[in-house]
Amino acid sequence: MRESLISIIPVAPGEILVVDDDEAVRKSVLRHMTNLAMVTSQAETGAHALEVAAEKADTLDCILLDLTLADMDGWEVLRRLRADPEVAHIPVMVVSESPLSESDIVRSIEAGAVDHLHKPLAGALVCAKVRAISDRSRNQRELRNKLKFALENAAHDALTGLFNRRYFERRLREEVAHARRHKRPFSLLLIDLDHFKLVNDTYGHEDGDRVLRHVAEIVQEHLREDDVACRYGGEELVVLLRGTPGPAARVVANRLRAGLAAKPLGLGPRNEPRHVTFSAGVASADERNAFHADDIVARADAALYRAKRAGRNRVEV
Ligand code: GH3
Ligand code: MG
Ligand code: MG
Ligand code: MG
Repeated sequence: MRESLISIIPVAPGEILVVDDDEAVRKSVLRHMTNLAMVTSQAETGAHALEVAAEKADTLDCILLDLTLADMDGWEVLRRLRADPEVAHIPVMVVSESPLSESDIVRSIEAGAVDHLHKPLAGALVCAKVRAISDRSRNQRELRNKLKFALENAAHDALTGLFNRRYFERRLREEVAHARRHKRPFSLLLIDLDHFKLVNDTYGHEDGDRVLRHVAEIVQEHLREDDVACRYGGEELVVLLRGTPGPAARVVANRLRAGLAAKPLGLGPRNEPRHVTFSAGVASADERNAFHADDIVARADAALYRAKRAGRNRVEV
């Protein structure tokens, strides 16, 4: 599913920017690019080139940069492009009036140009170079898009491996809609570790993280496949229980609590076995209660607060 979603992310067609103060040169490049089916933008000055590059940073595959411009040295334009993180990834090919000397080629490489051409421009050479550069650039653009997509759609919490808060928010709305449509009950457990600050203060943050992973594992062990466990915040977890009314959800929560009580975790330099406990609030959507996502979370939160007030290590509905 995810794979196919990635493959349909559209990648814009190739686009280049030709920067030259000579209109005839811009026009001839434009003609060549039409043959390559590439979109071409034009700029006559260095200042305009920098503007277009910034505006089209996500779509440009190559910039053809004349080294002799009216307002600004082409080298200066190149320097500014490379220095701006927003546009530094766009490949630049420098174009000189005559063949570059060896030292100027070195200079262009060191300045970050990917290639060079000289006038008069030979059509076949321009096309071959632009195509090679653009293909590479397009691959990188695809990778960047995939990475962005993957990050935006990440559903898991890195520390515990449980689902993350974003996934929970989405899933909660789906579950509420499902429960309403099928007139099926549905419950939510909000779990908060007891005196967790003390664990961090006594054993350090790393052991605190180990406790979080330990609790997450035990919660997973005791749930059914249909249930969805998420890390809601720092030391708070939330569990979605499909098809489960309030009383049964309370039983589940107490089963998790007993599971945790049965497995102390060795902490500190001497691996002292320590019992970790949590408090939990249960809220349900059923005939008696509204099927509304925010309302259910608020009710679970209120029940959790009562569990803390009543002395912790307990479940309240
Ligand atoms: P209470 O029983 O009232 O819930 O007390 P508590 O100490 O658990 O509650 P409090 O909200 O005061 O403290 C929560 C602590 O959880 C504070 C914070 O340092 C810790 N914490 C939050 N996220 C993480 C994490 O990712 N790793 C670790 N090690 N600690 C975390
Ligand atoms: Mg010129
Ligand atoms: Mg808390
Ligand atoms: Mg806590």
